[in-house]
Amino acid sequence: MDKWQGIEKVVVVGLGVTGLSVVNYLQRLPCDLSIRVIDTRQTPPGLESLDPAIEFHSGSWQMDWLLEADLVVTNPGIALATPQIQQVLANHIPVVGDIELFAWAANAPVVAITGSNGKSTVTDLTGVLAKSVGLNVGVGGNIGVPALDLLADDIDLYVLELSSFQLETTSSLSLVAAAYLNLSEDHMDRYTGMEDYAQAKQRIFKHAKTAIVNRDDINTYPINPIPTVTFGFDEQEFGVVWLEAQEFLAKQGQPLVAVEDLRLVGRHNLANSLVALALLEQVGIEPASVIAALKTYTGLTHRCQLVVDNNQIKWINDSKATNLASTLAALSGLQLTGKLHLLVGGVGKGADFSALEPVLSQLNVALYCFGQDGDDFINLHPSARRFNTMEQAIEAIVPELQSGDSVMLSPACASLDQFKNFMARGDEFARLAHHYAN
Ligand code: UMA
Ligand code: ADP
Repeated sequence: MDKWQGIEKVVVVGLGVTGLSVVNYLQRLPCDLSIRVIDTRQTPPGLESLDPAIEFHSGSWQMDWLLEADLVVTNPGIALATPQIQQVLANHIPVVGDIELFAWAANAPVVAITGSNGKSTVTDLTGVLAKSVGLNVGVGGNIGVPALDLLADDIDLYVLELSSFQLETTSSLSLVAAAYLNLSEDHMDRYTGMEDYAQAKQRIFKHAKTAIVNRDDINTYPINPIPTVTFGFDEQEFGVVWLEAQEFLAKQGQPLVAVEDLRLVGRHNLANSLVALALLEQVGIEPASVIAALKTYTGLTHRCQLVVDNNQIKWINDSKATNLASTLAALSGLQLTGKLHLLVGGVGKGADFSALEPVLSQLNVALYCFGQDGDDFINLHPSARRFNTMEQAIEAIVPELQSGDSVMLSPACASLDQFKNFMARGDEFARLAHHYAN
């Protein structure tokens, strides 16, 4: 509780699920706090669940509230660089995020995962595997369940997915192990450049005992060295090994499980599995003890998920591919028989998509571009056609489909121009797939 000494007035900036979890948590604390909430949106999500007794301001910044505060708690959607937040900091008022408040309170071991892609898969898988050996595990963070909602006395292990947005406002999170999966361009609408984005991600290592890093991506190594365990696609540490023409996940060259016995699809999911095993080892769970559970794990929805397979035509929902690297990963893991009808577009977040061009040129593909930044893809393949919506693109695909073809939504973009979130976009794709496939 000593972190709260001298703090009386707290302003929560940004509602949403994070803001609500912060307010609920602050109300549970034994100290007597004055709590105010600001959201620059007129009617922010979560408003209907906010205690009416809490002072609330919406539609703009309320600087006098902010400048009277002893502590400001921001939603991850609010960048620290926002001028109003900079003004708060210039007045020596501390600004933290929900993960920092979690760090002040958690009293069980915590492992955390960051990176540009694969975070949710690794977080979920780590949680599933830890539960399979009987632990009571709290799984949350950027994956959707706010970290503060996980706090409970009987938790054995917390597994947190942390975005760069959340790490910006986190300073004292002690981790038994921190995994940094990969770094590729994303969120260039929020950061001044890759350096700025990478710096936010490096913060995961600040109070970590061990770093789990990617041998194929130097950016994932801690800048200030701490003990490190690596993963990758060779025989070192957590890696792969070939024995009698069969590939295995392995530790120090010793096979753990045959790749063909896994139900996860794609090479990137081999890396994700290795990370989960490496994280669990740091909390005392031997890889061999979770292999049975790993073999049955099928992955999260909206990630390279086969939603319909009808008349030899596969419909694959990869709506969670919200940046270029995730779409490239999806394309590299595909086993195509016929033509791939690929749906791309949405909010491009200022990314450069030209790296798709050589990959697409090697595939039997037809490209369908939709949404706000669909034009960004139009020159990447001769087949590219422009549509306003995903539904209009699918209407154009259906008459062309032949046995053996695949239709994949792997849009390399955020969804917020036309959908509530990537889940809604994926659900709409699945609905259309069922509609047209039957
Ligand atoms: N916003 C305003 N004014 C405000 C407050 C927020 O305009 O005063 C805007 C932000 O610019 C942002 C959006 O509102 O675009 C975010 O607010 P929200 O209410 O949707 O946020 P939450 O519901 O609290 O969700 C957040 C995370 N969202 C973001 O970081 C944008 C969720 O991650 C996370 O699951 C949740 O907390 C629980 O931890 C989502 C996400 O897209 C899935 N994350 C990014 C990503 O994965 O790429 C980082
Ligand atoms: P995140 O939470 O970081 O967005 P997810 O596990 O939700 O990661 O996966 C997002 C997308 O990234 C999926 O579409 C998937 O195909 C792709 N992906 C998953 N793991 C990796 C990885 N290790 N490297 C590259 N791409 C990946």
